[in-house]
Amino acid sequence: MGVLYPQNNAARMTVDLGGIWDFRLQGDSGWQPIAVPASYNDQSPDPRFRNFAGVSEYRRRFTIPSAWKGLRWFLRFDAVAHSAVILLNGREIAAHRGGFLPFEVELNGLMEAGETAELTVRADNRISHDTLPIGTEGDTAFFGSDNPGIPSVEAGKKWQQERGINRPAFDFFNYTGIQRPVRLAATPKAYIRDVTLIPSVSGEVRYEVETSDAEGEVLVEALDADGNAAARASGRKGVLTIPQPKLWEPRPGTPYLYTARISFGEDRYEQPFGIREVRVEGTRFLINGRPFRFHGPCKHEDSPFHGRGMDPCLNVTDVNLYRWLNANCFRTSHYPYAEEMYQLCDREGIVIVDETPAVGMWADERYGWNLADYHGQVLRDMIGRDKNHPCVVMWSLGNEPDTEKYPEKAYDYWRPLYEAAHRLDPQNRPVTVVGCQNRYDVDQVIRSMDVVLINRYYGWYNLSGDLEAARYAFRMELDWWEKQQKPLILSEYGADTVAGLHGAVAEMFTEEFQVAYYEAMSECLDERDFVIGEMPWNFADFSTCQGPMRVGGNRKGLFTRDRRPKMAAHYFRRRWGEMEARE
Ligand code: GCB
Repeated sequence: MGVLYPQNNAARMTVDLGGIWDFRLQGDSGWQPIAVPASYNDQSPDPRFRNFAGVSEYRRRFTIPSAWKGLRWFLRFDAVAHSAVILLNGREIAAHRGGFLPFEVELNGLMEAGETAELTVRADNRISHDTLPIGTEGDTAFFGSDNPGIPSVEAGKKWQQERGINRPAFDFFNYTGIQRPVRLAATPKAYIRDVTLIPSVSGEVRYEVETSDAEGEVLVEALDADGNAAARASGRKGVLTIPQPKLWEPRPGTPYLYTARISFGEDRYEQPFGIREVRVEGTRFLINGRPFRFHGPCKHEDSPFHGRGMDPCLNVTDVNLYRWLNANCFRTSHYPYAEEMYQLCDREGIVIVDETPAVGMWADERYGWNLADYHGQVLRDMIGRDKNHPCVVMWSLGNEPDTEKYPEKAYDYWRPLYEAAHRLDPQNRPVTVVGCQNRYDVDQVIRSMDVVLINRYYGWYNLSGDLEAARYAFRMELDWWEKQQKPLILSEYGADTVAGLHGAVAEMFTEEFQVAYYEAMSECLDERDFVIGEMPWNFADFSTCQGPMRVGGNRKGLFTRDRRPKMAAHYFRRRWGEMEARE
């Protein structure tokens, strides 16, 4: 079951609770102002805001409008990282685990129309072997600078552990708090709970509507982009037949969107959808029957001040920069993004590989075996939320798990998730999990996916700086993959680059090296027909935890963190422009 995106229409209303809330870190007595939605971490020079591990408290008052008498009211949290407890007038009314997907809290029975109440949100940012993403609970730093066996270093690590240091097993800053919108919303008492649309290029759109009550008629109307009725049907389950359908194509100017307008009693819901089909055939990835080649950098939700906070201006800017780059896709590395970004990509024709927050599952042998149920639940919720977006063309079960140490055990972990994704997705999109640079000849998981996605750092973390050797080694690996007869995407590859650092000789960290590195990798990719995509790491520089390998964050961006292009951005703009001109 999905959690429908809140809407304002003739039947539904929302009140945005964004703005300045009261905030405190647990243990503090005084309250201070904090902006919502946004990560709290960069909103104060107090070092604890960056380093705090534990529960933080947000507080504000809100009123149910008197005019909402007789309606159903609820709070809708788009995401609170990494888990949340919700209190109304000091009394706990709900709890939610996981920081990247929405949840709702019903208020009827707890408040009256016209009543004002105090809302408290307790957000817990601690990460561990029981959370997604994973924290290492102090035993390994992300880029291990802790030499094992040295007594004083071991003692230092124990000292940290005892103090509950939050150590991510992933390479992005552990931004947290109320990072996406919070809304008060109202629907009629009998309401539309969920909508599922399964379009086909013939124009037949199968649909299913879930309602709160078994009684009452459901009407569905498909509207074209001008708002004219293109098809009608009735019943909770049925087919809309759209004559001469216009397809959603992943190209600028052509991502045609229809809207399914659903009526049930007093309630209305308008669900945008695109008519497109996705299929893997041999070593090709087909969108509407035509081979699609993925080219676009992976992203993060990351920017100055906001951290991982939802920022519509940033989203529009980023999508326009994707257009400028002649890019046609991104992967939501390494967690599901804010829904507004998918809406934008539906509209702009940018393709998304949608990823769960299962990242860091390489930390040690304890990794994730006990997480399977929760991981399955997150996968179900992500698919439930994103199933209708035409821009989503593939599911990623996670990023860079260790699949080589215990290859059979890893297969037994990932196989049921792979099958669940196929079962849960009404559109049955291809499924993958992103592979780490590892013993690809030993791993059993990556090769078993519909599309092989591999992250490779030949010439950077491996064979550092030697692009001749990098080419040689990468070609050897590609020879191996060619025999697997699956479509392959290079889903990460990159070089840290300090914007403005130049060298007549292209050495690591210079802008010249970043370009030379990408040229070398492009050369290898262009030789292979089974390679159906390239996703450089990363679109923009981004914040990470501190470490000896990170100078003010990860610098592998094609753009700086404030979105200024490095030379490599110009390189890809040319390369992908030529590629698109050929298609
Ligand atoms: C990876 C990870 C990504 C890192 C990147 C890097 O393999 O998937 O999260 O940021 O490498 O730059 O090290």
